[in-house]
Amino acid sequence: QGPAQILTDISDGIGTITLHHEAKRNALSEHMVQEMIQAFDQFKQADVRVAILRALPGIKVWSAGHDVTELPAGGHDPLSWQDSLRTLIREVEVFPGPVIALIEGGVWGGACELVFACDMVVATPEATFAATPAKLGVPYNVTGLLTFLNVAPPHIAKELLFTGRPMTAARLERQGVINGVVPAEHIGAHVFEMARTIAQNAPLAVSVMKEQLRILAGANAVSPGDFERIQSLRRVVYNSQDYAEGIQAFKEKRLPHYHGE
Ligand code: KGJ
Repeated sequence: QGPAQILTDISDGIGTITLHHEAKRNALSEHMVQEMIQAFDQFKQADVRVAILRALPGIKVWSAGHDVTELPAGGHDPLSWQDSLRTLIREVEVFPGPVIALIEGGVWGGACELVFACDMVVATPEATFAATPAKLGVPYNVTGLLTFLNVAPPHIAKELLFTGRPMTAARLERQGVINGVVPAEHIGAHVFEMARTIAQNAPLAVSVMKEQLRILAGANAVSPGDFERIQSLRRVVYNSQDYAEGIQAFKEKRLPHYHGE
């Protein structure tokens, strides 16, 4: 199993998960995701009312996103239902209490979606957020795109997804995508105060509102034909030479050469 890649803490009904695998820039490996799922289970048993998802204070990279070495080389859906990132995001969405993301440093790719899937997001002024599927040639999945569309105005979601460039916390706050920007020295206290306020409220009411909001946010009528069309379009992408090139270039630490086929 190897050493733990996260730290956990529970106090006053508030559970904290701290990403702690700095050597791999907190990439969301299968190993780390399994630990996070166990932590959420432990929080449920301990009647945790609010969870906080963070990395160590002062960190430069909050998370580098999906562990690219665990993405299939080609010919398989890289973001299928059982994928570790998808499983983790569902876990956050169905956790009975709110999950607050506390962000210092850069947030990349799948970690950007994970953070946007949290119920609230507070970041330091230096934090940045990048959605990178276009950099790697990954056909993002349907619920994953919906996470972006449910928190960001369409033009902002598209700029994030099409450019793959990091966007500042200040810009995302202006757009209402994240809840606040707080200097590093105050962010911990700020987020705990937010969590304490929620933890003092009626847990059933909060929890049921969260579940209702989750169901409403996913209430998009897509016909079976349209869903199959989306899947077939995505299949063209993950079967392409470009997808294989994107993954290979990452592993070889070089820029990819894309040809659109
Ligand atoms: N997956 C696996 N390993 C990673 C990842 C990752 N996402 N990111 C970094 N690592 C590993 C590197 O391979 C190095 O391993 C180590 O972490 C330190 O990285 O060579 P090793 O030591 O064995 P590095 O690059 O030396 O660190 P920094 O110079 O500090 O740069 C940090 C960065 C976050 C800027 C850089 O590591 C980076 O650009 N990482 C990839 C970020 C990214 O594109 N993430 C998106 C992955 N894609 C997705 O999540 C999805 C779902 N998608 O659709 O695209």
